[in-house]
Amino acid sequence: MSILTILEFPDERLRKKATDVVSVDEKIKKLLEDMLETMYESKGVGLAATQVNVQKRVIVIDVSEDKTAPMFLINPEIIAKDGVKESEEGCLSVPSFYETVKRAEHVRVKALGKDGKPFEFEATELLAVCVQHEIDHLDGKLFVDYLSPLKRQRIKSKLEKIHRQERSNS
Ligand code: GNR
Ligand code: NI
Repeated sequence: MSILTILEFPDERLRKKATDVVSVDEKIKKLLEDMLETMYESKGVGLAATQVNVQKRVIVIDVSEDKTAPMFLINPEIIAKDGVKESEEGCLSVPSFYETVKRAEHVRVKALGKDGKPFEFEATELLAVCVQHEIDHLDGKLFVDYLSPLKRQRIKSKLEKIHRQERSNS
């Protein structure tokens, strides 16, 4: 297994749209394992392939307390949603910023599992937020896109400054 590098806002590669996985082969399984290891190491509850510079529709999620319930979603789709709920979101690609975002409260999701077989599930609470946040990544969208242009610009400037400092330190 390997730890992958997570792209950070405003990296333009986070804006690329991921394409459907055509066959769930060994390469995709290795990607899923590496993404899971990267997500656990970064203390995240979800990770989309876009964040590690792979433009494939692949997501890993684990919202369990003890980090023993990984979910592998390939070609995920929201097939039903209802309600609206605000919650505080963060993102491994927008480190150290947390803002309130409005999303569907309940979603029904269809995806392929690690075995390549289709399955469906209902999500509420953090899992519902996380699935919507990760599918957004696959479409090149970030939670900062839901904020006001002013808030988004402030976050962009602060992260650009941090990235400049990191480059000059290395
Ligand atoms: O670790 C994460 N926590 C989180 C908290 C609230 C809403 C969404 C998330 S997802 C985030 C990991 C991440 O950036 N996934 O893309
Ligand atoms: Ni994210």
